[in-house]
Amino acid sequence: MSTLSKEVIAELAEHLENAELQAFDVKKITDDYPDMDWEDAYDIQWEIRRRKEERGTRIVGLKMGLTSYAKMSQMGVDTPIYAFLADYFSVPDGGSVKTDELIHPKVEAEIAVITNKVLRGPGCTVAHVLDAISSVLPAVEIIDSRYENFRFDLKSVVADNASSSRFVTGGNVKRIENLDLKTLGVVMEINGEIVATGAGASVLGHPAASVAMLANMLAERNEEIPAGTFIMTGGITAAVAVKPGDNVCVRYQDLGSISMNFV
Ligand code: OOG
Ligand code: MG
Repeated sequence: MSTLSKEVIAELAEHLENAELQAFDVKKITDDYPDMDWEDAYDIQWEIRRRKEERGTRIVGLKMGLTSYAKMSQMGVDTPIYAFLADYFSVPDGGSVKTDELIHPKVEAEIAVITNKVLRGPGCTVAHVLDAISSVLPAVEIIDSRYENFRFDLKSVVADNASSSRFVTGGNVKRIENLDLKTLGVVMEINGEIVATGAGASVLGHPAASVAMLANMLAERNEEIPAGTFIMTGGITAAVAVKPGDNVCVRYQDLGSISMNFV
């Protein structure tokens, strides 16, 4: 059940999208709309998606967020959320991320997958997901909450497209049957110094569980994960703040490495 009118949903979507596109921070929206519910929050996110698509932006993937205990405890929240990835979020491996387009970026190491079958909930399980993953690839997400000091509650962050901002993928694409996603290790380095380490099991016990949860959450809106979808399963470690001049390199067991410069 939504509590906000269509007009207010459209207004909040425009407000948050402007903050994203013009890189300024705003108060969390639940300060003014304390009674908004989950459906309102996702309605705002879907309205931002619609606005972008209307202008010709392509949606190139989906992501789960807050799927690891490291992330949940870092942000003080307790439920995973989903969001979309737009074409201009993508930065090539080894490329530059322009910090003047962002507010207060942080980096997260993630495991991404590409599906080759439709996944539809309710009742989507890890078994269905494992059967539908064609390839696995490393991804680094650059998140950039539009909220002041990265402080938010779950509904505010859902509306803000789960802080999505940029992502880098590359490394070595592998077939799922050649990998153990649970024990797959990652090492994140900034300027050559190790800042975080982790393994795939941090993500809901197994990154495939994150994809199953995504299918089941989408089903609540009568949506599915189409075949051929690129999905980032969520940060393995806590997110680390970056500044201009930083070089980030994430090394993945079996999947190679990804790097980028913040300029
Ligand atoms: C929300 C987005 C979280 C992840 O991978 O956990 C996320 C945030 O922490 O700002 O993308
Ligand atoms: Mg993420």
